[in-house]
Amino acid sequence: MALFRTTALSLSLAMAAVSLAGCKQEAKPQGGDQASAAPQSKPGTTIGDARLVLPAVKGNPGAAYFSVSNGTSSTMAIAAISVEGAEKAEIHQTVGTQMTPVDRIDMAPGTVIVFEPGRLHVMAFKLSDNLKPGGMTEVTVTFADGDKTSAKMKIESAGDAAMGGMDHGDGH
Ligand SMILES: [Cu+2]
Repeated sequence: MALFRTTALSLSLAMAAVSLAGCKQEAKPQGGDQASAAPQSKPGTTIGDARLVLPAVKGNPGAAYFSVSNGTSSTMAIAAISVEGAEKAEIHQTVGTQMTPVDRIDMAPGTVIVFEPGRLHVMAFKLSDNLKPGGMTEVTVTFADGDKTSAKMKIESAGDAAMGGMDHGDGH
């Protein structure tokens, strides 16, 4: 009886190992985009002029600027932005001296949404030390339907860019 139990136990462990391996394989296409050389692209959408401006003071958030165009005949919406090398990125709208988070940006057919200093922008938090001025990283736009578009992004030091007097260290 003791022998039978041991056998049954090893059998269930083996099955657990198999299903874990199955999970890993299934997760690969979703989780592998960071290392992938081929950027993702939602048909009809493009990202232009992407740049990440590093903070003047290390530890502060950086700011990401770019344009997103909807070249399709359908309405779509930007639901989230991510920046490779930043733990978190938020879409903000500057109104006067205040910045407010933006959850979703609707895009009519043919619209170009521009993220630029002093207006709509993306703030990138907890930046990796690997992000160096003159280097490149990647920005990914996630649309409301779950599709994504990625593009290479130039990295600039705070002094390189016209920051428009925005102080990203305060107000958050
Ligand atoms: Cu901001």
